[in-house]
Amino acid sequence: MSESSLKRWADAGKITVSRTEGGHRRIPIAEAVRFIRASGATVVRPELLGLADVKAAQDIADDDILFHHLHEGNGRAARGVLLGRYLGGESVAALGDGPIRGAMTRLGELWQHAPEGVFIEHRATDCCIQAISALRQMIEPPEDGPVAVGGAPAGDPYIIPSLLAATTLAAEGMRPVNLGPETPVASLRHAIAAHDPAMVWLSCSSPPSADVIHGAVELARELRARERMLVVGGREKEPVVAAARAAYPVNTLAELAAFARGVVTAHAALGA
Ligand code: B12
Repeated sequence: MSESSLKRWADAGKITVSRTEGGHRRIPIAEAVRFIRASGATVVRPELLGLADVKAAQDIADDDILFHHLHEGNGRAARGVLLGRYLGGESVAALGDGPIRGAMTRLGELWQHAPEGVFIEHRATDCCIQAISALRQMIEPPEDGPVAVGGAPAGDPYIIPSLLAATTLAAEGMRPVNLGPETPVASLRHAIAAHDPAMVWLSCSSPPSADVIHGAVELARELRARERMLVVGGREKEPVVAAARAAYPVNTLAELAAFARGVVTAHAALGA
C-alpha cells in the first residue's frame, strides 16, 4: 500500500501508531499483524515486517507441509508456515487444534516404525516450540486485559500444550502467565497470589498422580469460591475433571478461546 494511504488510516485510527520524538508515526509489529489479519491484506514483502521466512498463503495451506518441515527439522520453514497462516487470518486455536496437533500426533507414531523415530520426534518438538514462540511474540494483548495463569502439573513434561493455551489466551486479549511443564500446584498458588488471575488453566498430558488430582480438587474449589475459574484441558485431563467438580473441562483450544472471550467481555464490562 502507499505511504499516503497508510498515513490516512493511521490518522483515522484504523491503525494505532505512536509518535517518535521527531513526530514520525511508528507501528508496532503486533499492531501491523492485527491490521493485516483484520483487513485481509496480502503480505507481499514479509521481510519488511522482519518476517523473512513467511511463505505465501497458497503454498502452506496444506497441513502436510507443516508435518514435512517438522519431520525434516526445518524450524525456519515451520515458523514461516505458522506465521503465514496466522497472518492469513487463521486463529491460534485453529492452528493448534488442527495442523500442529495433527503433525505432532504423526510424529509421535514414528518411534514404533523406525529406529530413528525418537530422534526425529525430539528434534521436531524443539522446532515446533520455537515456531509457536515466534507466533506468541507477534501477539500483544492489551495492557488492561484480564490475567490468566497456568501450566502443566508436576510429573508432566509436555511444553507445547501449555504454550499453545497461553498463545490462544493472548490472541483473545488475555494476559497469560505460562508456568510451563512440571508446575506443582503450590507454585500455581503463588502465581495466583501474585497476579490475581481471572482464569487459571491446567494442561494435563501425562496421567496425573493422586497428589495432582487432590491439589486440583482443592484449587478448583478455592477459585470457584472467589468467582474465578479453573479450566482443565489436555489428553489426560479425565481423572482430574472427574474428581474436581468445580473445574471446567475444556476439550479444545477453540473452546478455550470461547471461554476467554467471555472472560474478556465480563472484564471490560466491570472496568466500564
Ligand atoms: C513430544 C512428545 C513427548 C516429549 C515431550 C517434550 C516436551 N518437553 O514437550 C517427551 C520426549 C518428553 C515425551 C515423553 C513421553 N512420551 Co510422549 N509424546 C510426544 C508427542 C509426539 C507430542 C506431544 C505434543 O506436544 N502434542 C501436541 C499437542 C498440541 O497436542 P495435544 O497434547 O493433543 O493437545 C491438544 C489438546 O489435548 C488440547 N489441550 C492440551 N492441553 C490443553 C490445555 C487446555 C487448558 C486446553 C483448553 C486444551 C488443551 O489442545 C491441544 C490442541 O488441540 C505425543 C504424540 C501425540 N499424540 O500428542 C507423544 C505421546 C503423548 N507420548 C507417548 C509416550 C508413550 C511417552 C513416554 C511414556 C515415552 C517413554 N517411554 O518414555 C514418555 C512419558 C512422559 C511422561 N512423563 O508422561 C505416547 C502416549 C501413549 C499413551 N496414550 O499412553 C504418545 C501419544 C506417542 C505415541 N503415539 O506413542 N513425549
